[in-house]
Amino acid sequence: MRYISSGHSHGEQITIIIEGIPSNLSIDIKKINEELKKRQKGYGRGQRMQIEHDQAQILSGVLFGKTTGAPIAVVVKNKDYQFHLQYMEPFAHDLTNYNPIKVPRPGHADLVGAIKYNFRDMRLVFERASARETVSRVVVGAICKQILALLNIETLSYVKNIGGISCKIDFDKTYIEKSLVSMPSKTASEKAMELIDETMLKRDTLGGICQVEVNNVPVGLGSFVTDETKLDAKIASSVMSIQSCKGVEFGDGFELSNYFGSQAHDEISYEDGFTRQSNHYGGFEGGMTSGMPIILKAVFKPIPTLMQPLQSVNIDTKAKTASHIERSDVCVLPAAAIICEHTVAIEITKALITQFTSDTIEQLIDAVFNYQKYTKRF
Ligand code: EPS
Repeated sequence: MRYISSGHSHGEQITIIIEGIPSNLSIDIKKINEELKKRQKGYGRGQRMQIEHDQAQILSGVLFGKTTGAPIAVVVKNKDYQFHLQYMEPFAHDLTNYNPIKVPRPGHADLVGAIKYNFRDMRLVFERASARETVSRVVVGAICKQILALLNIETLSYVKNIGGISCKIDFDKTYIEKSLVSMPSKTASEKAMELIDETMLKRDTLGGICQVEVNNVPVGLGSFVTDETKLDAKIASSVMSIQSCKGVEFGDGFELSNYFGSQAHDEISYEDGFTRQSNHYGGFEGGMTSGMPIILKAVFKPIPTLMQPLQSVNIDTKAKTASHIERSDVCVLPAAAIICEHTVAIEITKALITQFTSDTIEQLIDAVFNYQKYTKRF
């Protein structure tokens, strides 16, 4: 299974083509749109999210509500396009009022992208480097989640930390949906929103950490040698490719460096199949799923578009100058959590489809359930 997306941040639409989804899967378009809506929510997003109301439109690969096994084409229109038509239309020629962007933002793909592709306007980089692309990850992930649900595999995501504020007290997963910052703690949510307000006044931005959990994953997805077969490596690579992500860890991750071996490893026991007495490894042993919940954390840097510009250099005059100011989000962590969850769902689905017979959804379900019976008997 693979997908490709095309589209500019302020262009007409994001186009996605997904190949390799089994046939006969009933697609619930409402659920895809609910996930897209979750990606847009969150205290700390900028004005752009009040313009965009993302809706997926499936053009092909689905007939009578079910996948045919052929590539699925999906589009999500950018409502903001109407305000950028003059220069975002592919053959725009009336550029009288258009100002090319000459000053790169520190921390953004702007400068390196312009050097690499020989652009004299940073827009040619950021129109594609923009996190608008993550719409495609959520559309594909939302279809994958519909496959995972049929296999009783559940995914969950939340925000663990915003600008150093973490969920230390009143931890309650039922609060995630209520929290405007998707945190499982009322106290932390309120503090984080205060910090977002203060940060907005300072014209600055905030980063943080989000967590993804996946329950009821079969034992032995992936394999144990290379980057192409180890599933934890593939998930880490995919999550790292999300815009602004600067690090990924599984289970206790970097904390493991502080443990003795006797504290780090998850002891094995047997009750209706093999299990572990703890989950320091976050659901992976040797690159394969252990059958314990997958626990992944990802850290996101404060986004580089600041309303208070940092020092930069004009690429034409080479003069020292303040960086380009764009409309900006203060904090994208609630969106990042949803994007991470969908990215993980995509990688797990890819692993399942690769490992089991999957021309049809019925075959995949049978194969996975039979394999799970085998792993319990082992
Ligand atoms: C983004 C900057 C902002 C975000 C955008 C990603 O857009 P703009 O510069 O147009 O205000 O709102 O995110 C989305 C459009 C989205 O759908 O998530 C960036 O620089 O990456």
